[in-house]
Amino acid sequence: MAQLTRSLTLLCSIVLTLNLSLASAFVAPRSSCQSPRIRKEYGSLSTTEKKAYISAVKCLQSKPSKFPAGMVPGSKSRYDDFAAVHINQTTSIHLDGIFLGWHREFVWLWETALIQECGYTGAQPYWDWPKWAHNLSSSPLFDGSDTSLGGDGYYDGSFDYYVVGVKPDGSLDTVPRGTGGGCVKSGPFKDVMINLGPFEFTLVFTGLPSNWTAYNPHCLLRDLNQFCSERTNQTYVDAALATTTIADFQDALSSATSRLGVHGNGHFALGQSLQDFFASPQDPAFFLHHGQIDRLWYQWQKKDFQARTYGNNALNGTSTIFDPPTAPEVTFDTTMNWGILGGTKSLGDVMSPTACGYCYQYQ
Ligand SMILES: *[C@@H]1O[C@H](CO)[C@@H](O)[C@H](O)[C@H]1NC(C)=O
Ligand SMILES: *[C@@H]1O[C@H](CO)[C@@H](O)[C@H](O)[C@H]1NC(C)=O
Ligand SMILES: *[C@@H]1O[C@H](CO)[C@@H](O)[C@H](O)[C@H]1NC(C)=O
Ligand SMILES: *[C@@H]1O[C@H](CO)[C@@H](O)[C@H](O)[C@H]1NC(C)=O
Ligand SMILES: *[C@@H]1O[C@H](CO)[C@@H](O)[C@H](O)[C@H]1NC(C)=O
Ligand SMILES: [Cu+2]
Repeated sequence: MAQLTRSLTLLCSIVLTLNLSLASAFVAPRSSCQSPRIRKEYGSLSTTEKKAYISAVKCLQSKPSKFPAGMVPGSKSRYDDFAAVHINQTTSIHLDGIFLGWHREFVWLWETALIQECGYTGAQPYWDWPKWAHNLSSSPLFDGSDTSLGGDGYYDGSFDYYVVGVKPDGSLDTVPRGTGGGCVKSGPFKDVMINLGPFEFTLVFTGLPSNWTAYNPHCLLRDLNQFCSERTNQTYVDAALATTTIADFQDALSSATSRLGVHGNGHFALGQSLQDFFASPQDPAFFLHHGQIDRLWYQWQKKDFQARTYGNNALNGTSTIFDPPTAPEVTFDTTMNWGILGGTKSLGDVMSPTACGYCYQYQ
């Protein structure tokens, strides 16, 4: 048995494959994580650390895309590459059973690119929503200062609300608009142009047009939205963490029945660019938002680690948006890919922040 365990830890996916056939007698992959990357809350970073993160993001915006020439004309930079891969897979990686795992690797690949391609020496910071839920514009993330990720947009009065779904009676479900709506008016990302999209949510049903890869430079939009921000406060975070099944946890994060969930409301709290279901990684806040999602997933897992990470309460859903009844349920063997950003991994490979090549913790 000792020999078996040793050989299994070399290949994470094999560990989990064999374990499944052993049912309850699971041996978790042994961690070789000695000095984890420590991911911190953005407000707790020093001015120097905040500026280092911002410069690393700008560095990725200045590095050329790695797509083969002509494949994604709208992806001009390494920064854009992340959005392009996300757009391409949007209807596989959301509101289903691979959402958490796919985005865990996505954030890890981003953090790794900052470190390896841009000399960043920190770890991925996260946006702890409840800290600023009552007043987003006063947060160190979005106050518009030169250590923020940019503030609100210029006021655009041409609309009143956002449609977030359809109610059972057929009428539109809406949320009020925020205080900006136009191009980001201050901070380090003030003049940033984003190159892909925008995309309407309804493309989820019709599919992306063939020209989704087109170059369409437009400004980064923000519309700081207190209504949605409030729905990411401690009450909602506690409710998500108090769920006892992975299905309920996933629903508390994102489902339509929880009125966007804390995940969806975080996207809507910032405005149009982060709201774009397909192209949201073009707002630099995306990776801090998903750092927080990943942190909550890990906090939830730790309440019953074995069952919620490698056991029977770890996975629920399919690899298709809205989990249609015809789609197969995910297992630890379900594979995912990150296009040109990374390789292929199975869900079993991405279950723990300290196994299978991952090595990070949240402070
Ligand atoms: C989009 O996904 C398909 C299917 O996985 C893949 O073949 C294609 O290369 C991807 N395109 C981009 C631009 O990533
Ligand atoms: C939010 O904070 C800012 C700056 O501290 C302040 O000017 C503003 O009035 C606050 N807004 C609310 C709704 O409390
Ligand atoms: C893609 O094509 C549609 C028409 O089919 C057009 O309305 C849209 O502007 C095009 N998008 C880009 C980015 O070129
Ligand atoms: C969170 O917001 C809800 C309203 O959406 C409110 O009822 C609740 O008291 C708030 N919780 C905290 C901790 O502020
Ligand atoms: C996933 O969760 C739903 C809702 O709780 C449940 O009905 C379903 O049986 C679960 N699927 C699996 C494979 O456990
Ligand atoms: Cu996403």
